[in-house]
Amino acid sequence: MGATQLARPETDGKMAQLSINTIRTLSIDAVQEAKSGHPGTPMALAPLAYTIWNRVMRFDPKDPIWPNRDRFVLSNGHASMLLWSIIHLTQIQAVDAEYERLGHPSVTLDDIRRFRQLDSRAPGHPEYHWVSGVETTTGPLGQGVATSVGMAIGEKWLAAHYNRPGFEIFDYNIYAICGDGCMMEGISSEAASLAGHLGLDNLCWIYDNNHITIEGDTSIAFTEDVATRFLAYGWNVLRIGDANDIDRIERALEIFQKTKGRPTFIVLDSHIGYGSPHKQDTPEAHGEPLGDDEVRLTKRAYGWPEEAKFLVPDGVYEHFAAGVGARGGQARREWTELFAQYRAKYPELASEIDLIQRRDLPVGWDRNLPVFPADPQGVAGREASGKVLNILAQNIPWFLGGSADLGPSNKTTLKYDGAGSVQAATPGGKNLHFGIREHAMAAIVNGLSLSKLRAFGATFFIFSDYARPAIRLSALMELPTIFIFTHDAMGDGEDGPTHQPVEHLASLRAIPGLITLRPGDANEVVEAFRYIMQLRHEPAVLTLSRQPLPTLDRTKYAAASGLARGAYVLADAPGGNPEVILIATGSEVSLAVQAHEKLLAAGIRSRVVSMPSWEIFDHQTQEYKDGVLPPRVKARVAVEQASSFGWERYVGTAGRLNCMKTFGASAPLKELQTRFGFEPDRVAAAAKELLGRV
Ligand SMILES: Cc1ncc(C[n+]2csc(CCOP(=O)(O)OP(=O)(O)O)c2C)c(N)n1
Ligand SMILES: [Mg+2]
Repeated sequence: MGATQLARPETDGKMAQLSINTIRTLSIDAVQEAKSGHPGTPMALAPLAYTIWNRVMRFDPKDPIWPNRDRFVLSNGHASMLLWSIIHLTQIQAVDAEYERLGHPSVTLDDIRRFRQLDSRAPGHPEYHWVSGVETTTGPLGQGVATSVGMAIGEKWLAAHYNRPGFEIFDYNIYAICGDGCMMEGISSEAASLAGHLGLDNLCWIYDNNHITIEGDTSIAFTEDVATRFLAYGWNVLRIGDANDIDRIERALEIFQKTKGRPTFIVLDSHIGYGSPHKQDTPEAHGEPLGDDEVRLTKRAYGWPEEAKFLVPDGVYEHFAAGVGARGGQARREWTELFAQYRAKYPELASEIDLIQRRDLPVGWDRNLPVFPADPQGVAGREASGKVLNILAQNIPWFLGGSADLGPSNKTTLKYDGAGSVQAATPGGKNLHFGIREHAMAAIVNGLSLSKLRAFGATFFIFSDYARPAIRLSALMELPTIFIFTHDAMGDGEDGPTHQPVEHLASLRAIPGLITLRPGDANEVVEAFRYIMQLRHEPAVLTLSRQPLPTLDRTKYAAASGLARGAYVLADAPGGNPEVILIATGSEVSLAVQAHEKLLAAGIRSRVVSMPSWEIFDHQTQEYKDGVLPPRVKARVAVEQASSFGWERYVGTAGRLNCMKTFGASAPLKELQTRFGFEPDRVAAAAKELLGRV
């Protein structure tokens, strides 16, 4: 028995049981009221959630953004009532997107009564951007646990950088609960493998081994030995045979805290729908309300007043206040004192921590960014990006990232002296090696963003598909995660259509809130980073060319700083007043410029609009937009080596789409450009056709 338990008064056990049954019955009632939701897992895991929160976690409900708080991740997000009950019963306070405390509870009993209803702070699944106390959005199974690995890497990184002898400024732990679904999803294997490799001993996953998923018993599809799998990953594996045994749960968590050098995986045998006479251990308990009669029988089994609804018995709030409230409050006060001394001794480090917490950038963060001279041979987008990354990473101490084994190709490796690698023995490095694990990489980078670090993940653009679910979550969570995707079109010619993205831009542009950027030359790459780094609540996808792109002569053409408006007039007819507009992105910008010169030579008043980002352009004023794309000019050609899908919105029904309508092919780039129509003459011809001047 742990020291904490010995010190506990006898009444504690009674109050613990009462609190656990409060979580259970709130969950049951909320699902019943909503006529939808997942009661069974909160009923089974209430003792686990209770123990983690009220006996173990250092979390101050009064300050849910205290930097050194322990993190709790509900990866089986369908069990959201577990979290809403906890957030409510511990009275976690609300905080807004600007990190201001709002002075009222995050989730009220009314929110719980309105579980899953519009505007309730108790939605169907945990949503980070919406409810304080939620550390990450979950629901797509596996995302939560994978993100928790990023949080654990983040904590180790912060500790390595900012702790000093006698000043353990960062020493928090990450607890993640997951179910069979999370264990079946590939992303959890990717993430667990990396967590084992990195020896993340600040990370504890608790696996709800209930043998039930939606279709029935897991024996129909999932018979592997999960515990042995985690042993093979290098985790410490523990087992608790009874999910109601809170003392054993507490002991297992103490073992986790004492285990050094590897993460901990706890297999918890539980009964879904625990206490329900007819639904326990059935898949029906997973995702259906119990029904009025069964609710009554279940409450009877708990010794609960059968007719009471949304009941929080006397003493329960106080019990949580005396547990997590007191422990978390004291930990935070001690930390605040420690941090004041730290600030006196290490003012610069302390102010960095302040900046990190507010997602601000240090003074001089963009100093020494390169300016690329005009050069017809030019520079590859990925090369320019590599140069910029190496400067930014030195200017911004907490900017880090890596690739899914494509660093040398993505040019994302940070090569300056002392950059270092994130490894178990060197958790403070700046280069992350994700291995060939794109999906986990994206979730892990989200986890780093949730730790308030500025972080990027990289791979070939084609493999963004492997990361897409986590990219989507970065947008939903409003996190400034950075995704760097090189080989963004047919530039890797000979690799063929398996490696040539076509529909990827269109599909990412369809994600609300995600900013995509496809810069047209090296100086636009610089400006793209300048824009991205200042984002605080939006993720960005930067797509970059493999092959060199001419560096445009900015004395002849407009400045690359126009990128900050999403689209800008790069080249124009003398005196303006164009009759045709060529709109291009990325590698097709210089192509459009060549076509433009041909059109001018033929006496045609053409304009080139470089449009690196639809999303940024869409946010400009109507006046600006009309200035760039005057409504009266109907003759427009979009030029982009990607699916034409969506370009109609800028070229209109009368416009031409010089884009991709099929997959690419395996051949040298030059031949592909000819085959698929990405040549100056073809673009110029399209413009002439539109004007009837063939
Ligand atoms: C990626 C993903 N696929 C499918 C679903 C739909 N889904 C939600 S819960 C669930 C079953 C989960 O089973 P388990 O994790 O064992 O949860 P339990 O019922 O035991 O709580 C499924 C398939 C989902 N949320 N995410
Ligand atoms: Mg299950």
